[in-house]
Amino acid sequence: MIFFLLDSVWAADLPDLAPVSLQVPEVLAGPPNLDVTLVWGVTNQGIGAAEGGWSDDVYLSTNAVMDEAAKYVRGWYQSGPIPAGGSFWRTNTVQLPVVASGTYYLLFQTDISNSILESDENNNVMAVPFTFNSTPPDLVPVSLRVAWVLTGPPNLEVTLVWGVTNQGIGPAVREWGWSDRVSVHQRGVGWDGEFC
Ligand SMILES: [Ca+2]
Ligand SMILES: [Ca+2]
Repeated sequence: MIFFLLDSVWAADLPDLAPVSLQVPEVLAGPPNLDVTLVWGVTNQGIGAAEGGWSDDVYLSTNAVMDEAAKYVRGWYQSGPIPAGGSFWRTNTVQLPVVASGTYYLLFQTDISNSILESDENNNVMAVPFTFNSTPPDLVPVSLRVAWVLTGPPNLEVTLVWGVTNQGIGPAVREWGWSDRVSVHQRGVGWDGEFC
């Protein structure tokens, strides 16, 4: 019976997913945490179809090995079937968690949770190096205008005019923008109530 079961497993036509390409620009220049468009391809080089669903994930690391130092970037659910000899290609834009200039690796792993039983589970990672040249912004307020004397009831409304310049070497880019804050406190008195 045991031999029969083993025979059944070995006789199964297992798929073998393997990444065949991961396209990343060799040199990326931009602000920290920039967006980049990736293209990858995965083939099924096994003799059975890849059925069901699995997750294909992208990680970032300073070395070419998928280990605990690799930082998760994003994952995508992928559904089959991918027939034997078949392949699929995907294009996606991700935000890379890079800040400092340097050489990094993008690591792509198909079926990262091992949802698919494959004839070879050790060929699912592809690592591609790239160089990141950081061009950070540097925001600085240059002006804040308000009347010297305000006369009115408590909690009155005033009009403020302010200006901010970016004196960095790259654009200030963030999908949802950022916050600028105006605070008020009594002249000559610090936040903690002490004179300053
Ligand atoms: Ca594989
Ligand atoms: Ca697998």
